[in-house]
Amino acid sequence: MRVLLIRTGPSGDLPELYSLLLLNSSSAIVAVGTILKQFGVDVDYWHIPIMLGIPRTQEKYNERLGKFRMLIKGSYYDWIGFSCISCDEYLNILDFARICKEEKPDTMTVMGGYHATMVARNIMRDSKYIDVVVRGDFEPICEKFIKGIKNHEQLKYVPNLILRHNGKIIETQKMLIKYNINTLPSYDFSIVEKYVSSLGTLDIEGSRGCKFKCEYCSEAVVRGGHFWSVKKPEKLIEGMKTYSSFMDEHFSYRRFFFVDPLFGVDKNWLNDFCNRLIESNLNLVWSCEMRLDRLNSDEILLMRKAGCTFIFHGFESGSPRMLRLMRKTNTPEKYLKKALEIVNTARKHDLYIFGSYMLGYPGETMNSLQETRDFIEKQIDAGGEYFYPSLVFFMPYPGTSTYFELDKFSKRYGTKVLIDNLWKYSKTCLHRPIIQPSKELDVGSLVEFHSNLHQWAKSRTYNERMARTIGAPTNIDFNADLIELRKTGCLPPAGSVA
Ligand code: B12
Ligand code: SF4
Repeated sequence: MRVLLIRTGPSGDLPELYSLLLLNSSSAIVAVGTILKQFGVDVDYWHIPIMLGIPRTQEKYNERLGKFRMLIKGSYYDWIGFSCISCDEYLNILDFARICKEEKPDTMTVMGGYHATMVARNIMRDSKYIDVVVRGDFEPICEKFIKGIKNHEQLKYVPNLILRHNGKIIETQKMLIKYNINTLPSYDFSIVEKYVSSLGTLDIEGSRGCKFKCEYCSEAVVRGGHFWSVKKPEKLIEGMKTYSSFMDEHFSYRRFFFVDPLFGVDKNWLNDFCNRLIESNLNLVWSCEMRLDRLNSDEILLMRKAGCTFIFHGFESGSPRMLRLMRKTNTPEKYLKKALEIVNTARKHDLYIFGSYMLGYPGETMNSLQETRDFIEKQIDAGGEYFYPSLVFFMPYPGTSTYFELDKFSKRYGTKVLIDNLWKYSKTCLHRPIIQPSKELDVGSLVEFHSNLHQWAKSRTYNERMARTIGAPTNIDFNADLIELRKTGCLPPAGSVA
């Protein structure tokens, strides 16, 4: 059996996003490809932004689709799988899936990933170019899925699918399959090998799932907040040793990014992992996403000694009221105090912190935005050139609790959904506000606030050493690119919504 896996990249035409994508190895693709190979499937992978470039105009985008059509025409695969991690990728994927179907009508098209899982029914209803959506993790159903591809009648018995069958849309049994990630095969990075000169970092997993159920997070829905499985430190380090050899063949450094939704949540595990990694003398660097408010100074130091160079934390807001509303913490004052201390500690230990902030959550007002700005200023004072705030507009991901509670917010705060399910119509839905947070805060003011704060923070903190540490290209002028993109019409003008 021959399978083609495809990453189209987000369609948002945002250089920042593309640059991230160009530099990661896409753990979902590697995980899916690895398990398929284990069952004897011949796997090919097309990383579209690297293969066909990054289109900055509609014309270039169409050119890229034309090239893709020629490639598909000359290929043969039993099925083609698309990974759809976020809302912004969806419409792009449909363009590519349409071409696959036009050129190879009998080849099955399959979609999986976070966003695909959250909106699986909509996808099957709205798009005739996708034949199957896989909901949730692929490894536990892989063997049955392969059998089902060989004999379509069997697909009905594979759990967690939505598929077309004799002209009807069928949902197979939906279940949360619990398993131990230590039983999964180690990532087979040969799948991404042909793109490796463009990759700066290898994405790996220390754990999968999350026990928390944050209101706004897709993870809490995709794996139900009931699944969390962590790799044994010794097994993880053994894997990192093998991956290091792979890196040595291609790079002059060894750099990993842990894609765990919440890395090191178990403190004993974190200590054990770091100590073993130090002892192993592997001489590598790594980074991860975690909750810094749960760490103390000794743990930060230990992580740094073990090679950690930057940590990503979703601080989300500097307003105690908003933090409560988001259910990020019950003790916001304590949380914010800790958020300042830890940034300062990280600076002392030569560790970079990326702090993400969600602007425009339901109930947000100009006052709470100002609290966030004041807090970020304090964090920049504390973290200096080691702290970078990343500012995103709040997006009610379809399927999350917040998404279903928008009516409640509307009554309470005057929250208004400006465009429902924008991901169905827009290629840039994650990078502009799609709700008016409250009756006191209009979208124009929110966008202006975001833009000013972003410019200001970037001029204060972003620096070349930081860019090199996170593996971002230093030669991209994000602002100039954004202005160019707006001129071409790829991006909405600043301040607009539709
Ligand atoms: C690591 C990560 C990243 C990395 C790497 C992403 C990448 N391109 O690989 C970086 C930092 C680059 C990133 C960026 C972004 N991310 Co991100 N990211 C994650 C994170 C933490 C883990 C994803 C992961 O790799 N998991 C490990 C793999 C093995 O698991 P998996 O992806 O679920 O794959 C399994 C199944 O889904 C399935 N599967 C997946 N694909 C396919 C394909 C086929 C054919 C099949 C059969 C099965 C299948 O099988 C896999 C193995 O079991 C998640 C989750 C989280 N809780 O925070 C967010 C998450 C996916 N990201 C999210 C977002 C919003 C973004 C950004 C848009 C952020 C931003 N505002 O700029 C960007 C854009 C990324 C993009 N579109 O490419 C959201 C998506 C929400 C949504 N519903 O749209 C998530 C869910 C976080 C959240 N807050 O809820 N991200
Ligand atoms: S936001 Fe983080 S802690 Fe909360 S459910 Fe999602 S992954 Fe878990």
